[in-house]
Parts: sequence; C-alpha cells; structure tokens
Amino acid sequence: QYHHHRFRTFALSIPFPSSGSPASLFSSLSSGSPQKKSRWAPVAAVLEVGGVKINAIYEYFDANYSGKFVKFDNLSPIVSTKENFDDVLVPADHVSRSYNDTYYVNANTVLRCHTSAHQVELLRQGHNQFLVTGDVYRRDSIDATHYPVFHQMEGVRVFSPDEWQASGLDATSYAAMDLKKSLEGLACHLFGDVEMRWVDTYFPFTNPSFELEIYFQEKWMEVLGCGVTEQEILKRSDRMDNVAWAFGLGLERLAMVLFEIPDIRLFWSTDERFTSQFSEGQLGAKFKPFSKFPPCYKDVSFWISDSFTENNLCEVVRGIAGDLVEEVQLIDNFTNKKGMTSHCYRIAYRSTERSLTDEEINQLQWNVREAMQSKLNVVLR
Ligand code: FA5
Ligand code: MG
Repeated sequence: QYHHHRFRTFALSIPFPSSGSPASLFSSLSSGSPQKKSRWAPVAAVLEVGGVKINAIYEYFDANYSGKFVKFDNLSPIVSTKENFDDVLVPADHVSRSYNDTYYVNANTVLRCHTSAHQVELLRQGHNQFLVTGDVYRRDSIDATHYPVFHQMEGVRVFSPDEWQASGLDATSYAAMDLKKSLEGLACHLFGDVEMRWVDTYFPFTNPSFELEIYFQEKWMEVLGCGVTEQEILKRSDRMDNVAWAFGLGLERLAMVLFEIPDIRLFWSTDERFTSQFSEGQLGAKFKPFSKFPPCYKDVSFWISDSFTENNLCEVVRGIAGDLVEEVQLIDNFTNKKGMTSHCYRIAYRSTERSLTDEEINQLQWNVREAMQSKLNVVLR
C-alpha cells in the first residue's frame, strides 16, 4: 500500500510544462519517468523571475570569487541511497532515511531530498568550486513555508593550504569565516537590508554547522543550512590536505523574502492575479496580495497507533485536499491511564484563489477522515 502511495507521489516529480498543480498531479498521474525539460516547472509562475533570481546568485559568486563556480542545474533528481545518504555520511539509523521522510522509488533509489546528494560525485570529478541547483523532494509538514517539492542550490568551495595559512587562522575557522561572510554577502546582495541571524545546528556532513534565518512575516524563517565539510568527505574524494565549505539554499524561501510571497503554495498557482505579477522577471517586484479568502478550520481527534507519524498524516491530507490545505497543526496531545495516546490536529483549509463552500470543505474533511482510518490505522474519536 505504501509502496504504491509513494510511487504515485513520485509522479509528482514529473512536473508539468505549464499548467496543473501538485493536487491534480497526485490524482491524474500514475506512472512515467521524469522528463528533463519539465524539471524546472514546479516554480511555475515565478519561473522567469526565478531564473533571474538564480542568475543574481550566480552573479554574486562570480563577482566575489576569482575562480569561477561551475554551475550544474540539470542533474537527475533520481539518485541512489548511496549518493543521497552514505556519500554524505548520513548514519544508517538517521531519520531522514526513513520512508516517512523521503520518497523512495525502490529500496536503493530515492528522489533526492537535498542537492547535497551530488557533492561527492562532483568532488570526485575534480571540481573545487561549484553550484548545483535542482528540485528536491520530501515528506514534510504542511504550512506556509513547507512543500513536498521545492528547489535547493548547493554550493561547495574547496580551499588549498596556502589560502588559510596566510590568515593565521586554523583551516576550519578560516573556512567557517569565509562561509559566513559569503552568505551574509549574498543575503545583502539579494535583499539589501534584512534582519538575519545565525543558528548553530547539526548536519552529518559538516562540522561546525549553521543555519541562516531571516525575519519574515513576524517569524524567523530558516533559509539555508551550511557548514565546514567533514574531513572524511574530502578524504574520500582525494582532498586530504584541503578544507572546504558547503551550503544548501532553499530557493522558494529566498524568493518568498525577495518578492514578499506569503505562502509557498503560490509558486504552484496558475492564477492570473499571481502569475501576471511576475511575468516580467523583474527582481524588484513585490507581491501585491489579492483578497485573502477566509480559512476554514476542521479539528480531528483520534487515538494514534504505534506507526502514526505526522508526515503520513500530512501526505494523506495533501493527497485529498491538494493545495486547498494551508496548514496541519497538532493542537492537543494526551495519554490516558491505559497508555493510549490521543492527538487532535487542526486542519486549515483555504484556497489562495477563491472562497471555499461549506459543502466542499465538509466533503474534503469527510474524505480525509475516511482516508485516515483506512491508511493510517488510527481510531477517530
Ligand atoms: C539540507 O538540506 C542540507 N543538505 C543543507 C546543507 C548543505 C547543509 C551543505 C550543510 C552543507 P535542510 O534540511 O535544513 O538542510 O534544508 C535546507 C533548506 O531547504 C532549508 O533551510 C529551507 O530553506 C529549505 N527547505 C527544507 N525543507 C523545505 C520544505 N519542505 N519546503 C520548502 N523549503 C524547504
Ligand atoms: Mg534545516
């Protein structure tokens, strides 16, 4: 059952040439292989602008580093588990490997969940400075900044000993400093003045590791992860004496800040009122909101089973409601004396394009409840 489900979702990686939404793809496609030409399509309306934006990132790196960054934007999103995980030192028991987090094509093949999947092959090919852009896929939560298909740009830079030796810093400090300086510079280049902060974090492939957050819509939003590449990765690609940094940018999130786009679903919108705003591909454009339609909240309470996960719930809800679901949020959680755990989730339905009718929402909610019972093995209360 889950294999089938995953495979259908995999069809979502065959984005359309010009129309359609993930919701329609969920139900209308059932097989096929990804086509190169359509790989960029998920950014739909902002495609042109996206192009410009990416060029703005390219420009920044070309202007600020003497050696060119080699650009890759056409690598297949279907990769081996070795490339996606092992090559970047993701431990065998790491959560990101689970069927709950990653879309598996088969036991040894996944839709890449990050562009880091290409780091090692490119290092082995001898590249020392490169950018990799592409679509990535994840089973994830549902809210304004998460979507199951999005775009990342990976950057890698390898330093040779003479570069840090002159600085008086050790190799790692030098690389970390250069990395932060580069990414702060990029943020300034794209946004001018924004409020941002660094947060320490963990990645298996970097140490130290950081995330950059930008203040957007009254919240801190994470826009990238980065760090100093683990020595083991360099060792395996014949760069023993070097040090390197790497980053992975979330392109939709950067575009949200840049164009003041409040909801990640809008990247999939074919609504004229959205697409027309960006057709000129101007970097300075700011999203002019059209009337916001009212949300409708539906709560669902249920006893969970051991296998329950939020990502599975989100997949079920997205599979039925498509882009009409705005947010899925846990609002209550308790365990009774018998050890049974109850969750209450609030599902926010809201179209970015029109008012939803009560009837339509009730039907959706009914279908969601049915699907929860049949697919998630939970007991509704
Ligand atoms: C990674 O994917 C790391 N590979 C990044 C990295 C590369 C770290 C190289 C160190 C060295 P993370 O899972 O945090 O990290 O994702 C990176 C960015 O992708 C996030 O900061 C965010 O901007 C974006 N992102 C993650 N999940 C989603 C999602 N569901 N929808 C939209 N954007 C997302
Ligand atoms: Mg992160």
